[in-house]
This record gives sequence, structure tokens and C-alpha cells, in this order.
Amino acid sequence: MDSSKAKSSAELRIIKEIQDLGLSDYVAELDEKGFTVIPPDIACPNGLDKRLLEGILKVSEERSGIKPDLKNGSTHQNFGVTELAEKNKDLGLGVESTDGISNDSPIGEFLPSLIFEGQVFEDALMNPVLLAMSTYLLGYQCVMSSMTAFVKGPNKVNLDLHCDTLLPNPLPDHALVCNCTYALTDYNKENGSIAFVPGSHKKNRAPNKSETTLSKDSNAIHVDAKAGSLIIFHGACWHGAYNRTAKGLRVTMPVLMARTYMRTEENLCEIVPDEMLKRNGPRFPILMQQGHFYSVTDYRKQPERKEKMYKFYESYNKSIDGVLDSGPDLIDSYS
Ligand SMILES: O=C(O)CCC(=O)C(=O)O
Ligand SMILES: [Fe+2]
Repeated sequence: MDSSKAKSSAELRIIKEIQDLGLSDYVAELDEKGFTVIPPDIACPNGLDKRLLEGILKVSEERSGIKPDLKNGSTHQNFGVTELAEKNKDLGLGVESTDGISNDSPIGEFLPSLIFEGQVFEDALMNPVLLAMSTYLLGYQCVMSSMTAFVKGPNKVNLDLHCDTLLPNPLPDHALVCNCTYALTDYNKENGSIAFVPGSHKKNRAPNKSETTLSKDSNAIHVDAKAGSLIIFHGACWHGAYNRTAKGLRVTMPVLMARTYMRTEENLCEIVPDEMLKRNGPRFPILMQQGHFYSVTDYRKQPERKEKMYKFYESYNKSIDGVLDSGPDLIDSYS
């Protein structure tokens, strides 16, 4: 945040939220390094992490028909080795083989679209700590871009360095997206932790092709974190992941958040059931892209959509003491 200018009421509000939640030191670290690790007692009180881990393992079993072997990782050892080349290309992921031969998946099993898998995933999105950190970086109008999980067993390849803002360079100083990753099993290098290049968000660009090999970047570091930690990083921060040499599974759930005008990974606007919108409080519909004016697929539905959009914005703005100073009321002058 630029400290030389007078602060808006939204900025004053988020600063207070951050102080009240005990997050000031984590925000300072995020500003300096581009990432921070919030420990389980702050990030996941009331056992949210245990419920999430259980929920993800259940989804994995339901979708694949195989019960994940959390302790030994046998179900996910060298995951995806056969279909890897094509799959990773689809995900846009680059990989570095640590033994010069192997080509298993750098992320393991990929579970997209988790927000529709039950209440615990809605709770994870509505976690006040996740929302305060996302709001700090992206503003009160930010949306969820995607909620996914990676279930990674022992593997041989590193995930190449990249940043999550998939736009042409240069990138602006402020974040356009941020990644809030729940680490649901213990993190260290042997466990296949995420890798960061501290301060890289200040380069205002993604790594170029010659800079993506993780082992060649002497500034890259791993993260030590207890299960239940929440790792927050700026969308321009360079990161990758180390291969897992330990047995067992690394289970992580990245919640990608985005400024309201960004193209999102998941297109949620028209597919969220009313029941889900009703049960989660006034910010939830905004997070679920219900305040989007764009992305029209059927112009005949636009009047109804607009009406809902107004309603959602109004009740959300009321719940945060009217600090939003742009929104549908401004858009209305075009209609
Ligand atoms: O596997 C990891 O730790 C990093 C994954 C990643 O690049 C991401 O969540 O954006
Ligand atoms: Fe990433």
C-alpha cells in the first residue's frame, strides 16, 4: 500500500481488520518477500485443516475410485508418469527432472472445482484470515478464481519457477491475483514443499524461459510449515516446487483469488446454486463472481442477472459499512 497518499475508507478498514486478526507481521513479510506463511493456530483454528484434509481425500477417492495412501504415498508414487507429457502441457506446467530421466507429475493428482464439494470448502473460502490477506492485496471486490487441490506422492521432478499472473509483461506493482494455499500436511524440502524466490514480485515480470529451472536459481528457497498453515503469495512472486523424496502424501489446497476484472480460472458466474449463495453471508456471492457484469452468454438473461448483481452488491457493501466506492451503480450509467 502506498503510504504517501491519504487512505480511502476501504484501506483504513482492511488495515484495522489485519490488526484485529493479528496479521500485521505477516502482511509486512508479504510486502517484503512476496509470500508469507501464517501458522495453524491463526490460519486454521477449530480444526478447519483436518476437515479439509478429510474432504480432499474423500473427493480424491470418489473421483478416482482409489483410496489415497496418506501414510506411505503408494497410490501416488511417481503419479501421472504415463500420461504426464500431455497432461502437464494442458496445465501449462514446466518440469525439471531431478534424475535426468524421470517424467512424473510435478504436482501429483490435480483436483479442480472443489468449492462445489461441500460446506467445508465454503468455510475455507470464508476464512476471515484468507479474506483479510486477499483483500489487502486485491481489494474488497476481489473474487475467487479457483479452488483446487494437489495430492503429491514421492516423485522425481521439480515444478519449474513461474508466477500465477498469466499476463504479458510488464506486471504492475499491485497484485492482480494472489494464491492462498492451505498446507494440509507438514511442509519441508523432503516433503516436496513449494519453492519461492524472495522479493521476485518486485521484478514486475514472470521468469523468462532461461530462468525457470528451479535448481539453477540460487535464490530459491523451500518453506518449512506445519500442517494447517496458510501460505499467501503475491501473484507476481516466482515459485515452483521441490520433488518429494519422503514417503507419504503432500496435500495442498490453493485458493486462487483475483481482482474483480481479471479473467478467472473457473467461470462461476452462472453456475452457483441459489442455496449455496444464501447460506454463506453477504460477501460470498461477490466472491463467487455474482457481481460480474461481463461474461454474458445469453443476453435475454442479462436483466435478471443485473438485478441480482445490484442486490448482492448492495447487501455486501452494507455489511462493510459502505466502503466500496465503485460498483454496479457506476456501471449503470452505461445501460
Ligand atoms: O506445488 C506447489 O507447491 C506449487 C503449485 C503452484 O504453482 C500453485 O499453486 O500456483
Ligand atoms: Fe503457481
